[in-house]
Amino acid sequence: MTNINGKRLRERIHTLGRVGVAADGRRTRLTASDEDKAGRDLVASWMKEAGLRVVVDQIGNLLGIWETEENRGEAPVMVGSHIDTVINAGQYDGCLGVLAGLELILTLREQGVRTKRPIIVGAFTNEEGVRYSPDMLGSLVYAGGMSCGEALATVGTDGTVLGEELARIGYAGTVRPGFVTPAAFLELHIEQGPIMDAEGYDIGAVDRLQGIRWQKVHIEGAANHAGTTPIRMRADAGLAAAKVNIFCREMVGKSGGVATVGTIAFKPNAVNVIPSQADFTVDLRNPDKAMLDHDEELLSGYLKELEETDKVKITTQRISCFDPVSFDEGICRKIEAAAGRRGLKARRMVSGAGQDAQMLARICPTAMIFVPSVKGISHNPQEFTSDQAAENGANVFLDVVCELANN
Ligand code: HGY
Ligand code: MN
Ligand code: MN
Repeated sequence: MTNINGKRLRERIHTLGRVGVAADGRRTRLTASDEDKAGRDLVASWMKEAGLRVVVDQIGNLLGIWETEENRGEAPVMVGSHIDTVINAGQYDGCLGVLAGLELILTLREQGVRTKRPIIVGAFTNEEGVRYSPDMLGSLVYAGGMSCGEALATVGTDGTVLGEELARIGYAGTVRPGFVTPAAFLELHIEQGPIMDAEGYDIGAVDRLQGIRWQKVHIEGAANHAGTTPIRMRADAGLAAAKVNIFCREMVGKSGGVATVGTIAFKPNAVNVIPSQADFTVDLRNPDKAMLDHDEELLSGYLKELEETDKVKITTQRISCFDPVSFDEGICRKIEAAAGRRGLKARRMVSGAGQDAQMLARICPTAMIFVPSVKGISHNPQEFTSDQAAENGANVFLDVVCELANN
C-alpha cells in the first residue's frame, strides 16, 4: 500500500498557511488580492517543481497537469479545491485538498507508479465568494455554469472588477475554462462541521451537498434624531434588519435549514441617528430543495409585511443560487472501501458548505472525502485538523484517485 509523504504535506500546509497572515495575525487571502497572488505563486512553484504542466485558464483557475507519453489524450482524473480564504481564516479549508492533490501526484511519480489516465490538480478561483459572488465562481465557469465574460465582469464588494484584478496579479490566463472534461473529479476537504470529530470518524464519504441561496437586502428607512423621535414615528432601517435576522433564525428552526446574516452596514452609522439605510446579506441553506425554495418564499413574504409595519422600503438582489447536489455513488463506495482497507472508520456525509466539487459534478462523476475538524470549527483561525487525520485523508485520496486513474 503506497502512502503519501506526511511530513511534506504537513510542512506545505503550514507554509501556505503563513501566506497572507497580517501583522495582527489574521490570515486573509481574498480572491485576486496580493495575498491570493502570493498563495498562487507558491502553489504554482510547487506544481512546476513536481514537473507538472502548469496552466492558468481565463477565469484564473490554476491547474497542474501530470500526463505521460502513454496516457496523454485520455480523459484525466481531476482533483483539487481552493486556496482563497475568508477573512481571518483557518489554514486547512480548501488548501488541504489542493496540497494533498499535489502530494499524491508527487508520491506516484516518486514511486514510479504510472496511471492509465493523466491526473490534474486544480486550485479554483474564488471558491469563498467573500470579495466577488457567487462563491465557487472559478469551478462554476469551468463546469459551464456561467460565462467567463460575465464572471470576469463581476464587481466586488470593494468596487473592483474581477477580470482586472486577475490581470493585475498575473493570473488572467489564456486557456478556455473547461478545456478538458475530466473522467472523474475527487475533492479532499475538511468537514468544517462537528459530526466526524464528535462521533470519532476518520473518513467522510460525501454523497450529498446542501443547496445555497445568497441575497443582498437593502432597507430604506428615514434618518431621524435618536432622542426626540417618538417610537411610533420611526422608520428604523436598523430595527427592520434585526427583525429579518430573527425571522430567518425562527424560519429555519422549522425547516431544518440554516440562515446567516454575515454582513451588515448602516447609514449614516452614527450613534444618535436612527439608521436611514441597512444593507446586509442573508445566506440560506438546506439539503432539501423544496424546503429551501419555501424558506425563500416565506422570507420574501415577510419582507413585504415589514414594509407595511415598519414604514420602510425593501429591495433584494440574489447573488448565489445553487440547488442541492448528489455525488457519485460508485466513487463513494470506493472511498468507504479504501478507508476500510486502511482500518479507518468511515461514514457517509452531507456537505453543509459549498464546494468546488458541486460544480464539477455537473460535468463528470464526482465525490468528496472529508476529514474531521476539531470541534467543528471553521472559517475561524481556530480551525484545526490533526496531522494524522490529514494524512489518513490524503492516503485514502491517493488510493481512490489511483483506482479512478486506472479504470
Ligand atoms: O460558503 C461556503 O459554503 C464555502 O465556504 N464557500
Ligand atoms: Mn472550502
Ligand atoms: Mn470556506
